[in-house]
Amino acid sequence: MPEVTPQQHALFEEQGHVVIGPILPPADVARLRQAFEAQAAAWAAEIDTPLDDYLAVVSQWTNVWEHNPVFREQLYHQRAAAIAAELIGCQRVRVFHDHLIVKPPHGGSTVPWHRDLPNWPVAEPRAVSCWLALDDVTAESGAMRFMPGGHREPVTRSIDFLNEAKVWGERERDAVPVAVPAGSAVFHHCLSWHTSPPNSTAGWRRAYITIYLDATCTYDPTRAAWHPMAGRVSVPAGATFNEDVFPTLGPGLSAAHLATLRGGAA
Ligand SMILES: O=C(O)CCC(=O)C(=O)O
Repeated sequence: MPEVTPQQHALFEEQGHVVIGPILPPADVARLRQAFEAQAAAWAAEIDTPLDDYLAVVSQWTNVWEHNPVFREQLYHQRAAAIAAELIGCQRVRVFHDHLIVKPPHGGSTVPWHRDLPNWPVAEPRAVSCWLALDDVTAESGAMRFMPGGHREPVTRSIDFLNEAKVWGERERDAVPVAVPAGSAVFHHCLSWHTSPPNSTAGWRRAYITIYLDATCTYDPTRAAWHPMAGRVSVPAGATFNEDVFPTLGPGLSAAHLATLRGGAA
């Protein structure tokens, strides 16, 4: 049964992003929030730092699924993977990596305008990110803004955040904040331009992001060789990614295969 309605599909094609949800019930969202709190406390303890000090400085964690069974289970969320596959238009998806991006109360920084694909060693523009809100995310708390239709513009090189910035001029006003209720997700195309402001509210803004590639996407070492995941690729240029680090999942997968991939999940 399709997970994405024709209207949602049309919006994604036109704008490059679409909010879908809820994809998780409140109890599962609460479980992920608790898992984040416990995992952050463990990471802070590992470097002998009080949690508040740690969270005042660290705001992003990659490959959380490799460290935490609750996030590992979320990574294999069948509905999120099915939505991603339908939006990309592929039979099976592969996880490139996950990450948690957190903006603390009255904190966090601006994520400058960028597109994702130029920052990944992936050849084909056949990927989406599932940005799952763990809190109700509003314009004030740091919701992302997307440039509608920007994903249809030609591939560009990555932006050096320290020395340059994307300037839109009049067009900037087309990019409105995309609020996402807790448990819902905004799916965005890998060539969609996006940005987010700091959090100016008293609450947290936490998002768990899974990057899904079409499982047939291939490794391009000439693009973003500096990306941390590039060091974990063990296949030659032009090949599909290694399953141990970049697992496939989604429609078409047999239950037995899924059970194997989920080994170690809670
Ligand atoms: O969480 C944010 O504010 C930015 C996220 C982002 O850039 C992304 O998911 O590609």
